[in-house]
Amino acid sequence: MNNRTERITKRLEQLSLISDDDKCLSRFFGTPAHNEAKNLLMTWMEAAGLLVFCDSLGNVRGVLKSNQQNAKHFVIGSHYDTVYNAGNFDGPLGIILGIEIAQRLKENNTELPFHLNIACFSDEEGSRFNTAYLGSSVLAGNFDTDWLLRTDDCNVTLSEAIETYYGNVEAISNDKILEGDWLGYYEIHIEQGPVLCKENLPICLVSNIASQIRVEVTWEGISAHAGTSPMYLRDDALCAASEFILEVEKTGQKHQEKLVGTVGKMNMLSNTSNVIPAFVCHSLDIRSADSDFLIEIQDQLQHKAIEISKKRNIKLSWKVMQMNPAVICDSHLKDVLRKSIKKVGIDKSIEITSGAGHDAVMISKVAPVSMLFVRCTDGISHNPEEYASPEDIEVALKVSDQFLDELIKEFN
Ligand code: HGY
Ligand code: MN
Ligand code: MN
Repeated sequence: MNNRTERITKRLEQLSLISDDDKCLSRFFGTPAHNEAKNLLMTWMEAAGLLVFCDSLGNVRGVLKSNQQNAKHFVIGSHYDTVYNAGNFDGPLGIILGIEIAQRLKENNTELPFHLNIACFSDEEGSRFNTAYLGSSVLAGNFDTDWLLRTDDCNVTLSEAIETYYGNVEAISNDKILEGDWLGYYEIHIEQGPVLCKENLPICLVSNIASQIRVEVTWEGISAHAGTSPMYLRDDALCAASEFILEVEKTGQKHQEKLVGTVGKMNMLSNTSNVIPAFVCHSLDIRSADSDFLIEIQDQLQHKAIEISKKRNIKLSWKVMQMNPAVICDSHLKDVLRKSIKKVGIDKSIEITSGAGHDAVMISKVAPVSMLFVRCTDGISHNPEEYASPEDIEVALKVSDQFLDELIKEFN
């Protein structure tokens, strides 16, 4: 293992120890651990010789400036927030590799035809406020001020969380990179799926990123005594939600070649064993590479929910929290990346769809995007068993160095 790969693996380990939970890795946006991670990333970026700042939403940003007039921005990024009980690689791998790529160019005093930005996005998962791509929305100039009023499970608003550690919400709009000033975006990320293991490949290209719709579904019934309420007289919110959730599973199985559907988060009242549940609020996450088909499925599921709510006399609320259409990665950047893979001696390069969302989704609204996937053992992710080997990380670094060298040559 060369010393750069060693430094990468050490940093992955170091970052993975910064958690708000002593039993597992959990680093949501705007928490003490998130702020501690931000500070550590800033020191690594400064050590790499970048111009470093933290923007108003906690994105840690490092820049290697170009001396050319009117130089545009090329951004390499990923995220440093995590899901609950996370793995060490989802997000941090792309950030730490990005810093490494920039450090090499800085140490070689490479003349850059573009400003090279390394962006550590502060919130991609949306675990706390259910706002995926919050950090990258700032750079893309797509931050929606309506999100400021969103509250977390402890009723803290997003704007309060921002003001606690990062900055004032008025400054957010100043932190974007103007649409015309982007040259492109590159993200290295673990595949989080089984294809690279099956193909026995260390890395591959990403062709496109699936469309994703997130809905907050609420069922309101009447709380009553579990012992005295006859079954036929109940307005049980949890039974209504359960019937719907099984419908989600059935729909996903019926269209499983092109659809996935998940209910991953649920809050309920009164959550007491001898009280009939009066209130259930759960997430709905549906995805497909076909955006139009996904909208149809969303409508179908909403109608099913309305049907169930009427049949069971339960009040339903259906709130679409986020809808992101499928993203096609830029064909030219893909060609340069494919050439780079070949140049470092990997003959077979495939390209696959990403079922997972990434910051590239948000950045694709203002710039051409490219992604490199790195094999992760058994495709496991969003799980402490998540793992990418130093050997595969070293290949990803080599390909990425070559990719930047090709881009510098092209734009010089
Ligand atoms: O949910 C996702 O696809 C990603 O992990 N944010
Ligand atoms: Mn991720
Ligand atoms: Mn993730």
